[in-house]
Amino acid sequence: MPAQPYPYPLPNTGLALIIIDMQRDFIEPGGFGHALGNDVSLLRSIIPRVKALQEAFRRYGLPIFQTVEGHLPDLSDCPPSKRDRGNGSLKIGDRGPMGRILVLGEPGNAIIPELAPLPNEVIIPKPGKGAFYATDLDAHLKAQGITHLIITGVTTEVCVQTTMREANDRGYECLLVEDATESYFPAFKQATLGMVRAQDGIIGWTGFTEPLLSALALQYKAPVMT
Ligand code: C5J
Repeated sequence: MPAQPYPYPLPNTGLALIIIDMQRDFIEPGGFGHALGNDVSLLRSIIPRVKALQEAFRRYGLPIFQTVEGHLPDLSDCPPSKRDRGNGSLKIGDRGPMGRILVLGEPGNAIIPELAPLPNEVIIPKPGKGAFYATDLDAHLKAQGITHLIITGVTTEVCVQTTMREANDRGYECLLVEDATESYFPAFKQATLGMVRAQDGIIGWTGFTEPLLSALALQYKAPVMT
């Protein structure tokens, strides 16, 4: 499919969609992103494109993995190097309007309703920025023979970029979908897009939702319902 720095080789098998941290904590007022002083409304703009990709992958029977960033209730998996950062009014583990900030299972930790996963879709809870650190994502991908990842979600320069770098180090061929990822800082988003595709695609490819949907439609067929 058309991509930068050159066309992305969409495979016939082994493709998965990764949706990073589209959880209320980052996207709705009262969550972690808001507590850190960010304008969370900026992130909502990508929801229709992420949704369109989610629906397409479902239609073609291709695997979808969603991550949520969160910690155990006793915060034993949240080092001080993470909890102590930021000047926000609320820190990780503190009680906010959507429950305890960035704690697994709290209302704020839920994936936004628009992108709610189906019961058969895998959710990967992750304590770090990268989706491979202290998770079983790699095991899931290997078990399903996944080699190529379409990466979406928030925030571009933090959890999305970290995950793409981790994936590239592990041998996955990654495309970051430009209009299905967002940051609280537009300049950081653009810088990240430039970084991943620089030096002839040192981390991978970037591309847009519409050409990806067209390429998927050409390459995959929806399973026939009997
Ligand atoms: C952050 C994320 N920004 N999902 N998490 O702390 O990017």
